[in-house]
Amino acid sequence: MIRGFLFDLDGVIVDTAVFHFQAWRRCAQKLGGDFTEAQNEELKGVSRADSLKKVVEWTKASVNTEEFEALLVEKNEWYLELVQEVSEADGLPGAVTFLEQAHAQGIKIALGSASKNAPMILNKMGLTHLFDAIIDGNNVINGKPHPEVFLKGAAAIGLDPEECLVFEDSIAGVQAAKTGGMSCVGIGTPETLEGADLHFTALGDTTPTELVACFNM
Ligand code: B16
Ligand code: MG
Repeated sequence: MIRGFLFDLDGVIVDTAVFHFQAWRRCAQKLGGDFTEAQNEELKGVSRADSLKKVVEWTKASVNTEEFEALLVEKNEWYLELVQEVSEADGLPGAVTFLEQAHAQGIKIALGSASKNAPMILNKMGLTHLFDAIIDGNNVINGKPHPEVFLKGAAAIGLDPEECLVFEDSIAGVQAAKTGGMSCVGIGTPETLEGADLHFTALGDTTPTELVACFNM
């Protein structure tokens, strides 16, 4: 019985995934390399430090601990510059309406984002009041694909994992949801999000009522 929704942020509610991509590319170029949009799929949902490890590996640069820490700070500064103007208008198609409908129907709602910037982005979008709990990169030790962020999200809204439906746009996040024992809707294609129970291009392509009926059949 689904009674709660656990939302990823970047790429599900708001299109900040594109800003992470731009900031990571700038980082790769600083290291004398670059990476493709296909490789970027591997960075989605992955923590800042784990993402940088991959970027360093792809560019084959040699980076000491001090430089690694400085790059983490710099990447975040570039990202913050890019998201400065984010507002409700940057919600992905149908996302804000979907959240409002779920909230109005009494479905428990938690955020399960890898991003340490998630609370700030939700504030900028004026959506914080729709969430019963917010679990983000500041509250977890293990990043996705580890299920910690979603297990903590479920616990924070007082539900068991099997009572929760996760919404994810990253393969790491889909794996986290399934490992955690939750149902999962992939926001993307079945090719990139293998393992999700259902796929939609955006939240606007379905409704909370339709999904609850579908999973509680
Ligand atoms: P930050 P999500 C994730 O957010 C992003 O998809 C990923 O690209 C980013 O590296 C990660 O957050 C950490 O973000 O640097 O802001 O802490 O998709 O889990 O909402
Ligand atoms: Mg995401």
